[in-house]
Amino acid sequence: MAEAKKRALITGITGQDGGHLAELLNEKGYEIFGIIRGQHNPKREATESEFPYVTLIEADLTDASSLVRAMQLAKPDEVYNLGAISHVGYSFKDPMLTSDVTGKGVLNMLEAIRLTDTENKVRFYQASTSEMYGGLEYNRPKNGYTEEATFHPRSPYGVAKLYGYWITRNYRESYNMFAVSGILFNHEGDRRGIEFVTRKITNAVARIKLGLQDHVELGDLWPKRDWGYAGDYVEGMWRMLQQDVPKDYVLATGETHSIEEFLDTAFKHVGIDDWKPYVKQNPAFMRPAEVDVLLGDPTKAEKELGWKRKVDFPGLVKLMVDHDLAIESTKL
Ligand code: G4F
Repeated sequence: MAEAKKRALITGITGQDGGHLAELLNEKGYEIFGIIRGQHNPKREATESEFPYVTLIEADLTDASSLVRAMQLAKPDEVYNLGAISHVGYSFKDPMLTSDVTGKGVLNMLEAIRLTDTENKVRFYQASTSEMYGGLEYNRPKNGYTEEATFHPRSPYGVAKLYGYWITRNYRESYNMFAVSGILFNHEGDRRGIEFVTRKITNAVARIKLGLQDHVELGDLWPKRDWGYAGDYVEGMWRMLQQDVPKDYVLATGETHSIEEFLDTAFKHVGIDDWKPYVKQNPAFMRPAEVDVLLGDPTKAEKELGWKRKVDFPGLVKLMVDHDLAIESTKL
């Protein structure tokens, strides 16, 4: 008799990582369920047409009873909690909602699993983040943040994610659940939302090159990020849930670059050597507290999971600019 397909439930199916993960799990032969929120979710149609193999279930991370229902319908072997208010800048404007969704939503999902999974078999992945470290000089290890580094979140988003990290760890320690955190550094790509700085830049570079726009307005340009490709990172998430022992892992490239370097690489890729005439600074895009420098040390994931990022920084920028050139050139 053929082995039953593994079943996965993904929250945040309409987001960047949800899309990459659905593709990966589909290739691996999983039966996939995705949680979608709201009566008229504007992303539903696009999600249904791009991922016809995903069964969508209406539920909300702020509503624990809806998550119990989702667990009963999906009967998953693995749950990937990728859903969140994920924009750091926005979290300052709506800190309560961020705390409810990004923080307490994790507890709601864990409780839904605990209440329905009577055999304690379900494996849970929590999308934790490098934003929990805060990037300040005093707690920044020279070779990058490891799983043991000190946390110092700098936004309502970072604080909510830290709660998610600790409650996941607490459920692992209290109930012996297979519940782990991937502490992921920034990961980008062609599915990235335009509200994040990398995609905002690559989209603007494409439009400037094609004569559709004459400048882009940005906030601070000096912060540094450890930027990888999202497609590489979902492979790491999956590997974390295939281990014998549940542990937390950092996924990162081990390199850090400023926004200025990102601008330089992106503009040069379309043949513009000096980006400065095309960039204006606008305080509206600056944050009340900034995360200065993020650099991750992925040694543990490389050794124990056999994971390593494939796409490097220039490769990532090129991939994103080329994708935006292809889309924007259809608007000429
Ligand atoms: O692209 P960002 O908005 O990403 P940020 O804040 O680093 O957060 C991302 O990575 C985290 C992992 O470290 C995730 F947890 C989180 O969900 C998200 O995916 O901003 C990057 C940097 C910041 O320093 C920001 O202040 O770019 C700076 N920036 C400058 N101008 C801007 C802009 N950011 C945005 N979004 N828009 C600007 O115009």
